[in-house]
Amino acid sequence: DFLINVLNHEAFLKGECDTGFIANNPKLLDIKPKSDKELKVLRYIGEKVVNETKGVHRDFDVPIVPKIEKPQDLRGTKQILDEQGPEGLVKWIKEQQKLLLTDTTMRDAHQSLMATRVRTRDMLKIGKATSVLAKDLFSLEMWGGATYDVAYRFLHESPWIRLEELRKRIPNILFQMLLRGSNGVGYKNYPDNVIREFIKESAATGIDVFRIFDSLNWLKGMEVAIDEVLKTGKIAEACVCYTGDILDTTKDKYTLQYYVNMAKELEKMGAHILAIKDMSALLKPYAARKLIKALKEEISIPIHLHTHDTSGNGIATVLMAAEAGVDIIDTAINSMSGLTSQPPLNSVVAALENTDRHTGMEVDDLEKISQYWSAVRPVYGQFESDLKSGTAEIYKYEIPGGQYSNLKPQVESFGLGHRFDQVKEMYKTVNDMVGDIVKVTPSSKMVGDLAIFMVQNELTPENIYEKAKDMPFPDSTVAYFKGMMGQPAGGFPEELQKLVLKGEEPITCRPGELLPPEDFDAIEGYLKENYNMKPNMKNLLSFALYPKVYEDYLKYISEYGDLSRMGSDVFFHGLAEGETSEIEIAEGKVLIVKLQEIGKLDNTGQRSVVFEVNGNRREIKVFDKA
Ligand code: 3PY
Ligand code: ZN
Repeated sequence: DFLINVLNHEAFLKGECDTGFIANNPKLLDIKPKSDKELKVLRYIGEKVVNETKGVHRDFDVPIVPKIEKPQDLRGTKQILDEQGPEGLVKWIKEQQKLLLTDTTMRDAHQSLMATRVRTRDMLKIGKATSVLAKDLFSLEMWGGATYDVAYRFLHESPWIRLEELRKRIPNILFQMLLRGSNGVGYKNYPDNVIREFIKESAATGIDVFRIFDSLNWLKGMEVAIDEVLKTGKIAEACVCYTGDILDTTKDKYTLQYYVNMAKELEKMGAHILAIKDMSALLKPYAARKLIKALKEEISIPIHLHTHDTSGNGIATVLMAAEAGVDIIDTAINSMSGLTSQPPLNSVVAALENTDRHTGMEVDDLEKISQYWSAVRPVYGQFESDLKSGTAEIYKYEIPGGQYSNLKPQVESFGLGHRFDQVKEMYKTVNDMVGDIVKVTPSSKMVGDLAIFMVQNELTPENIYEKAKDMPFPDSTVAYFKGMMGQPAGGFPEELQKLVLKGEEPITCRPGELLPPEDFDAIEGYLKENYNMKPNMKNLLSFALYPKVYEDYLKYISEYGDLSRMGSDVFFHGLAEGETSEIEIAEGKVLIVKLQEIGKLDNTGQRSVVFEVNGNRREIKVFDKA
């Protein structure tokens, strides 16, 4: 700091003193950040501005957290489950005349709208307000699906901490997660002991409702997960994934009877709640009415409808289902709803006011939450798709919400951006080729991967048998035909299966029966040795589920520190030259950081980035990767 004073001295600036000493000792100007934590933050911002944002200015409104008074006795569905167990909760659901609502804002909404990028910090800020203003929700879907790996992979934060911290702030509303059956929160089959340990740990950390599905509607693929959830005393919500159109009587695969039969099987397996998982928004309003009506006559457990608004028909589907007696509906806070996300929560609440299914929630309260998210959303603008309006083409392509907004960037990454329409057509063609299957993670990814592969290699359903004889197919296609995603209704098309497997034998049992149990002791030893940590079960599970992603995360935080307290504006956009921001680096410890200047490229390929941190000049060097 002494040096700064010298450099800023009037005599020095006017060149009236002898600066030879400084000129001859350039090291004096190499001002190192004070602490390791500070250095890591500056390195992160330096990297961001040199190699990504180039110091371009972006202005964001500060999201306003509504001021609320916490009532003395804040009770909700969580207390019903904790005090009366799953049976008590199910009984309570059945006694309700009101339509119960789940808010998916913290899971499916951002998974479908903005590639799952919403950070824990932005959720925690609105946590307490949500617990009060939305206290009458049935549940908050806030975990599972893609949130687990994206947290580590792109946000460099722990999904477990998200769960723990949200639980602290929201003690009264049930927490719900999406579990991909034997694929857990991943894209492949895991050994049974991984699925069981994962469920135990999630339940102990705060998950109350496990929504379990199998990507081919294969009951066996859900057995282990349902069994383990039942043991934990939490809620097993088992899914039928909806595809096709039950109103179309020319189709005979996914009929009303197909869904009714599956629902009855799930009830027999012990599911507390049946979920209809309409991941691709294919359940048209009148089909919803027909389906719910039939199910209500055939099963006695409550029914929870999950749909998306991709076509713009979402609210109509929700209201028809409500008329037919559905118990619970998934929606998202208005400013995070619509299009590939869920239908709008606030609007559904308003629509049902003064009817016999009114929700008991207050639109004015929900609007406050909506305003918060509407200010958060622009920070994530770069992850949004360019879909501007509802589209009826979804009925033809049957692409799930999350995949629909992700497919274009994926196709572009293969250099096929100009052939996107062709890929969508091929998605439909591939679905027919592989036997008209249920498409949801990971089976939907398989169809997408194969569609891209076909377009890339100029393959057609006719020429593929000749042209692809010696071609290795994408991993997901091989896994599917080997039976590693389970068994599709109606079986595999044999000729195509032979072409893909090239002599390998497919399996017909549950993949988990063949996979050796995960060796958690070995993982413990490995993490201890390589990362100097005392791993707990959460760490072991993260490694078991995603070894590479988890290791990359550990390396990343050792280089850049824990960035979870950094505001999302800085996390995603860095700083502009001349901009100042308060950056929290530990509980209560705030740095005031100003980006002074991004220097010129030097002859080592680096740029110096100059900051002012709490009034002191700091300088770091960053390699320019351009
Ligand atoms: C997921 O598996 O993440 C999904 O959201 C499927 O719809
Ligand atoms: Zn969904």
